[in-house]
Amino acid sequence: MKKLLIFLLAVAILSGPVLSDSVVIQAKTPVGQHGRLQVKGVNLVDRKGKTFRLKGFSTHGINWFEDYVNQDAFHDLKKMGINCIRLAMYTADYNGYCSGGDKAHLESVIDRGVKACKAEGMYVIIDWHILNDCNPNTNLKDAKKFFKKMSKKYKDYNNVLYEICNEPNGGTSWADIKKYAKKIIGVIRKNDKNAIIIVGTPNWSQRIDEAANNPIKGQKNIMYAMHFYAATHKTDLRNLIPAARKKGLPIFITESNITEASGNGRIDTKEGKRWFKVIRKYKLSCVAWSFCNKDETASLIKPSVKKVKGFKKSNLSKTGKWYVKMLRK
Ligand code: IDC
Repeated sequence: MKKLLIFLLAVAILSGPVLSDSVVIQAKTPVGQHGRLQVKGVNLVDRKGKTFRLKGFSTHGINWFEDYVNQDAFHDLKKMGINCIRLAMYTADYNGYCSGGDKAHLESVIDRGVKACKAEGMYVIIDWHILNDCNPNTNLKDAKKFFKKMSKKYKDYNNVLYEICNEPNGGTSWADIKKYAKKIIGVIRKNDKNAIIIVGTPNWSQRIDEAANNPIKGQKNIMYAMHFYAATHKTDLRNLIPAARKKGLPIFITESNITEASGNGRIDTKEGKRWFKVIRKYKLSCVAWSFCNKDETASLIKPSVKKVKGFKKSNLSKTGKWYVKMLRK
């Protein structure tokens, strides 16, 4: 008995520093340092109430590029200053969640991504990536089921954010989006009272002015998406930001690049710098599209780089390098 006690004491003493090391490592991660995020006024703030910027890379559609969803890769990005991963799941496109894709498999990729982010102490956005389905109400039933499942599964996670409709388009009105958003927010809030929920805005998540004129009332921790592609979108779009903030709208740039809106073509770093001036001025969170090596200029990895982990800065494309540099500051 005495021997056993001595043995246990020795184990406790020896494992002491190891335990505290891992606590220290965890505390140094973005989530370890900043904890659960909240919305205060127009700003995203950390657990201490201090304005906090998420600096993210979005996956391309996990329907195509699921191999990039792995902890090693996210760790590489974290070392480059990225603190947030957006998991983009197309709803209506090739292998889309609502267009013949394998739902259970897509959910397992999301689970892998969420758990990888949790292990790395990074934030993660679960993105219901509507695009060709234009109006989020088109697949309302699936959306409700999906968010019910997700919010139940991740209710005890402090690093998960929900983006409930990537880019409403095709003339979908703010009234329509709001109707959808209220339903989905209700579904999520049944399981998770606090997670940040980001709502897309009309015209490919550009018309934050319409949301600002008629925001969702009686809910906390709601933000509104604005997307830009700097070679296409310029001053007119940017000017909507201060105006919407004046009206009290919390804005989150959940998707962006310095290419044309097609995700390809010209790169405009000059215009990109103008966007970043505003991003820094208002301490906005910003996510870059997209973490893959597809042969288009928006891809953040060079097309010639075939690996899906073990990334170094030299593996980043021109846009990838630019974003890592700009997001750091
Ligand atoms: C683009 C991808 C491209 C893919 C296409 C599918 O970059 O490889 O073939 O989608 O429709 C968005 C969308 C995002 C687009 C991106 C670039 O949210 O899905 O990705 N973009 O066009 N909004 C503005 C630009």
